[in-house]
Amino acid sequence: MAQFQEVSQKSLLHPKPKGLMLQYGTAGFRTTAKDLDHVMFRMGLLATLRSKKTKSTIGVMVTASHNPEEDNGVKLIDPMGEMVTPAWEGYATQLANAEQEALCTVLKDIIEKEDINMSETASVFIGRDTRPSSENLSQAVLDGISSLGGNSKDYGLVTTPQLHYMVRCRNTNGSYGTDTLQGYYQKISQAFIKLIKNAKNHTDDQKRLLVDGANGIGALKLRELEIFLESALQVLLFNDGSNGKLNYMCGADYVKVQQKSPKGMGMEAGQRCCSFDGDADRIVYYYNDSVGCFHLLDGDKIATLISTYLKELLTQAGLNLQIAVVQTAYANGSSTLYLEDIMKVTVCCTKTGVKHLHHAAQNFDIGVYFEANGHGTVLFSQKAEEQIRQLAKDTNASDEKKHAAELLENTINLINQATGDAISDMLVIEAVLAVKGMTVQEWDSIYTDLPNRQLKVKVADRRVIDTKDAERRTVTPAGLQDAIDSLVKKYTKARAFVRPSGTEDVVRVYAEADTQESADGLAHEVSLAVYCLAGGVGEKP
Ligand code: NG1
Ligand code: ZN
Repeated sequence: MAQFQEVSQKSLLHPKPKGLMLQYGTAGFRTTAKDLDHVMFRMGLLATLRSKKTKSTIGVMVTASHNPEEDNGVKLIDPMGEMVTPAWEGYATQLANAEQEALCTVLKDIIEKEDINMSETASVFIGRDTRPSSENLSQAVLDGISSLGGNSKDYGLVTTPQLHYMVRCRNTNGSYGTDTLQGYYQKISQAFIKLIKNAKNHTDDQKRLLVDGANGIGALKLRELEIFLESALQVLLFNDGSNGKLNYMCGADYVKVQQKSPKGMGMEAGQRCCSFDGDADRIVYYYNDSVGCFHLLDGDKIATLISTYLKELLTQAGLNLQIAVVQTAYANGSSTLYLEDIMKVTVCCTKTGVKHLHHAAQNFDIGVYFEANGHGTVLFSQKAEEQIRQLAKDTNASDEKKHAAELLENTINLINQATGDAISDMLVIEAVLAVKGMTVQEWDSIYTDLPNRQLKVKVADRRVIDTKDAERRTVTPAGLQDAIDSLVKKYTKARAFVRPSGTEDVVRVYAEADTQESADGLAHEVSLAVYCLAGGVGEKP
């Protein structure tokens, strides 16, 4: 194994804590930053192999998204900007858990299994978030890449979706865009400015948006984008990282889970606000009404707004393209009812985790996918894109049809189809509201959310919970589903499910019902059932 000599040597500089076992989960590896140096080095190795295998550029993003600042994480990005394919998640886990002596054997096994030609060149793009640990960790990734002779391009501080975008641009030879930050800002800002020209009565008041940057990378990048926006949007940025701590009492996850506004946001009644998460791939909107009551517009409301807008434009354009919305079990029951019964849109439900939603959305001409927590985007099939772009330049088409096609075309250009992107999603939402002449209150009133509650339960081993039916029902432990079923029956319009988290060592509990009190009561009772039947540890819920 002479070819791995450098790998062996360099690996000694990134030692694996003996016995430490980690798993490539819903969003890659994620744990306390001090345990990740060896994982980063090895993900540099794996990305290099993946690049040789696919003969394409691969991405490696160093981030732990909405986790506390002390954590970190890493994920691999496949050639079209999507999450790495499942078989390679398995290799990632094997590689991360190999003890030093076994590392080269594991590498060799992967190379043999995948029949990788090691004389191929390799190209890896890397990026990182603003965590204090991210810089050193990304250096470890670069070490891994170079020890296998791969080429790398370090984008430094970027949002997760920006790195996904760069990878996609590179592997589509520029047809998707230019693989630079400037290219990204130019593409989306130009599309936004063109869309906003169609706004009805667009006053300065309506252009104003309060943004909570979660004290993270999204804040930095939004500042950079602002220059390109030519005052088409007036951003008031809070939690920009200048003094607060990353994700601490702010950010999209905090707002969604706590159902309250973030710290440090100077909100006035009725003002339209949004929060990014720590790596700017999620966004939620909200406002306080005149009596100080907080209203959240989450991923479900975003999916509803965007799919309604796209459907209306398709009708105006006379294009017969199938549009679908992909959700997870966390989608509010009211959103699903509204989409299916009123909007007559196809809705499908997948397991939690963007890769599942992304995959399902690819089955439609236009697939809108959002997790309730605000992570999502829209995918346009090649057929849909071609028909829309064709109609937009068709001189024989009626003005109405052509206009609708132009709006659709600019919307396609504005959307980051590689992955959910808080900045791009924010501009899409702002454009849709402006074009439809809609206030945030009007958007909110499209349907009323069922009150809901999310809780976490600590158990000895969360793998004892196995689920089916897109995580809406449990298979094991015995008796748990029956217990949940009988608890749900006690409440009106109720629904509840539990699943093991893929990013934290907990079991997540979700409940919704006709009142907040009932949703809270049901979530609590289900938590108790999990505690008793699935080996709860620590304090009883
Ligand atoms: P887990 O920890 O598996 O529930 C969370 C989110 C996911 C997804 C991932 C990755 C919830 C309930 N779960 O996963 O939707 O975004 O993190 O960030 O919001
Ligand atoms: Zn994130």
